[in-house]
Amino acid sequence: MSKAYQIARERYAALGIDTEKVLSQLQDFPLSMHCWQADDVAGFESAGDLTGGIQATGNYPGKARNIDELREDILKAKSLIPGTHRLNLHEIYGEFGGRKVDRDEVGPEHFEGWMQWSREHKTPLDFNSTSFSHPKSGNLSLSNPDKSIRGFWIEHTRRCRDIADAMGRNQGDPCIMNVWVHDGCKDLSVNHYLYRSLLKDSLDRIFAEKKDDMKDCIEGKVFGIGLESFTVGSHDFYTAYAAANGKIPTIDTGHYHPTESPADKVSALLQFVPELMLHVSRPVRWDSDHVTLMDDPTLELFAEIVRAGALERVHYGLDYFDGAINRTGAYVIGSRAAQKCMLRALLEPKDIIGRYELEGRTAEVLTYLEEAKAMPWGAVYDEFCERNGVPVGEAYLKEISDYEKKVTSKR
Ligand code: RNT
Ligand code: ZN
Repeated sequence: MSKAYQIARERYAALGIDTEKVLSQLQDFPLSMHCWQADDVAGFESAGDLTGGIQATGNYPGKARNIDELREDILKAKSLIPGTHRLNLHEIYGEFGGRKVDRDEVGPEHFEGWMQWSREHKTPLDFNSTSFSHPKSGNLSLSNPDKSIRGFWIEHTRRCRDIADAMGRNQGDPCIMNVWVHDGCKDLSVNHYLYRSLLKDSLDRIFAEKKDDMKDCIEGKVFGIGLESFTVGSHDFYTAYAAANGKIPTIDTGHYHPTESPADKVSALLQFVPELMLHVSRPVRWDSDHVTLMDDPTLELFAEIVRAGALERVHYGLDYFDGAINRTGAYVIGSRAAQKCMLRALLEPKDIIGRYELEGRTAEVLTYLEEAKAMPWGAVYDEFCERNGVPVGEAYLKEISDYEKKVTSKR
C-alpha cells in the first residue's frame, strides 16, 4: 500500500468514506468496451463506406483489418485498463468466413468464435444490430414505408436478438443489446407521424418474442449527418416507448443539444424505466465521438448515478470512435477516464452534502462539493491500478507506443 494511498484513505475516512469499499465497487464496475474504436466502425462484412448519419474522421495508421487484429488490440487495451470489462460487438463484426452473409441471414453461428473468445478471456459480450453501411440502409430502415425494406430490417433485428440471447446464455449473464437506427430526413418532410408509427410497429414486432438471456435497449439521437432535418427515433419517441414497454433507454452523451445535460436524465428516467444503458462519448460541438475524458459532463453523469443509488441499474457502454489518434491509446485513455469519473462519484461525501442540502445550508453544500475536487482521489486510482497489476499514471504510454512499433505500424 503506497504512502499516498494511506493518507488518502485517512482523509476520506474523516468524511465517512471507506476507500476499501470504494475500491471493491470500482472493481465491479464493468465498462462495455466498444469494438468499433479499433477499426473506425468498418466491421468485417464488406469494404463499403460508413453510412447512416455517422462518420469517423482521421486516418491514423494501424487500424484493425480483421478479427484477429481486432482481438489483439482489444486484449492489449484491456491489459492496460484495471478491473474486468465487457466487449460490445456490432453485427458487422461477425465471423462470416469470407462468405456473403446478408443482414437478414445472420445467426448465432456467426458469433460462435466470439462466444468462445468470451469464455477464454472471461469477457462477457454485449451486442448491437447494424442498420447502417448497407445498400438497403437509405434514409429509412425500420420506419421505411416500403414493406420489403422495413421487413428486411425487422428480420435483421430479430435475428440480432437471437444472437444476443445466445451470447447471454453462453456467458451466464444477460447480453445487453442496443438498437440504434439512423432513420431520418435530410430536408423538410411532412410524414413524421407515419414514420414514427412504422418505427413503433417495427419495434413491437421485433420485441414480441420474450428472451431470457438478453436485455433490449433503444437509442435515440438529435440528428445524423445527411439527415439533419428530422430524426424518427428522437428522445421523446424512445423515452415514451421505453416507459410504456419496460425497455432500457440508451443515453449516448453525444446525442443531445449542446447545453442539454445527459446527467440530468438519470433521476428522471429511472422513475419510469427499469435500467439505463450508457454510451459514454465526448461530443465536441456535435456528436463528434471524441475520446472520453474526465470532463465535467461525464463526472456529473456518474455522480448522478451514484447519488441515485442506481449503480446496479446502469450498463456502462463506451461509444467513441476517433480515427485520428492511436486507437489502442484511445481505448485506454477513454476507459480509464470513465473509471476516474466513477471513482470520484463513489468518493463523494454525498450523505454529508445531502443532509446539509435538506437543512437549506447552501454554503456547506458548496464547500463540500468544491473541496471534493481537491481531495486525493488520484492516489486511490493509482492504488486501484497497482492492485490490478496495470501501469500507474502515464506509464501505460510506453506500452502503447511499443505495441504501435511492434504491431500496429506494421499493418
Ligand atoms: C450513432 C450511435 C450508435 C453508434 C454505434 C456504432 O450515433 O451513437 O450508438 O455510434 O452503434
Ligand atoms: Zn451511441
